[in-house]
Amino acid sequence: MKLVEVELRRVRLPLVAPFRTSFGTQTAREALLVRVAGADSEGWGECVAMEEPLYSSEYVDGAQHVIRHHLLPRLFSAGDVSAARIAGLLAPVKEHRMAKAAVETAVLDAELRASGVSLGTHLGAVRDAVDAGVSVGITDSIPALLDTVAGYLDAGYRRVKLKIEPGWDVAPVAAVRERFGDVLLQVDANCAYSLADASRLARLDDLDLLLIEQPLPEDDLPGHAALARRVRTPICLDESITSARAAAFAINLGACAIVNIKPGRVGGYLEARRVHDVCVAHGVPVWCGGMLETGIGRAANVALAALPGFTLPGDISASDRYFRTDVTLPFVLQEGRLGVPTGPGIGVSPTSEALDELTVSTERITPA
Ligand code: NPG
Repeated sequence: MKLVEVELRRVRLPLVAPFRTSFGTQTAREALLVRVAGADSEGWGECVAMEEPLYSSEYVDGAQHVIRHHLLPRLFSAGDVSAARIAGLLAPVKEHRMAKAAVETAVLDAELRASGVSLGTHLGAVRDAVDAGVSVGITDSIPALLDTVAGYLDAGYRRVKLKIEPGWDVAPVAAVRERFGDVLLQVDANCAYSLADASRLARLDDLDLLLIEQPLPEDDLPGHAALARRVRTPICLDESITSARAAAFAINLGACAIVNIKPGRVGGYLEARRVHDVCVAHGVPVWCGGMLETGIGRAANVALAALPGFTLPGDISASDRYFRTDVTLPFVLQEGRLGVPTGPGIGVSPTSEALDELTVSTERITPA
């Protein structure tokens, strides 16, 4: 398609409850939605960068700047762009994978809408619904954590992930295991430990967890490999896996036995599928991570999570776990699962009422 106009729309969605991780507490999701328009098609993508560069170096103001000043000019001057060409066209710009992913997704959505093909079908989905997991932030007390988890299990979630950090790990996780029996349970440290904590992390081995996610800093693959030799619980990587090549490297090094795939973190859904393929080729299970997406990003994540290698439930929850009002019609749990959208492209669009209510700013960019 030839891009005629690109809209960068900032929306702000208050979270129904604060979400605390080892890198900070979120109370609202300020998301950047990208709408691309061609002569007779349009498509949407969501940039998952946070307001502050605390999860990774990207942040939403920076992403909007790089899209406007460095990514779009390259696409405008390329003439006819297809989603498959975008990574190559944008490769001269280093990193900024979340920004690139948002633009590529919007173009892919427009293309697929024009051809009447759903994203799930395009990527190779083999399921029409995916198991929903829920990520539970750090709470003020263990009783508060147990109440929170109980609410999610009552709602039907099929897997629970607990955020951990030094000082909030073995005791809360043990309390959840004891109270809720054989629930599928895993933990996520967001890089908060060092290899010196190996014996502490090994105490989680008795709690029968699916995995420990990203215990050490993202650049410490040798450390993760060493840790994997000292704990029985499988190590899963998130922040460290920035591409299919990075996944192959980490797997070959013995740094992980499971991979969390977040399309924004790896530069888009096409690279996410390559990460999936590399992991499947190595017999490594994958699951779809979440970044508090609105319905736009969620729709695409559900499609990705329907690929065959996604054998573990993802951080893909219903809209009401995050927001009172989503930008699209809400995703609703059905027996602990979310249906894969079947419409063309990502299969959902923002509603004009929600955009009116939630939009903070809109920037429209046309080729010079
Ligand atoms: O359900 O979308 C969700 C949240 C899942 O825990 C979750 N995401 O570290 O994986 C993470 C964490 C996160 C949230 C990371 C926001 C960055 C931003």
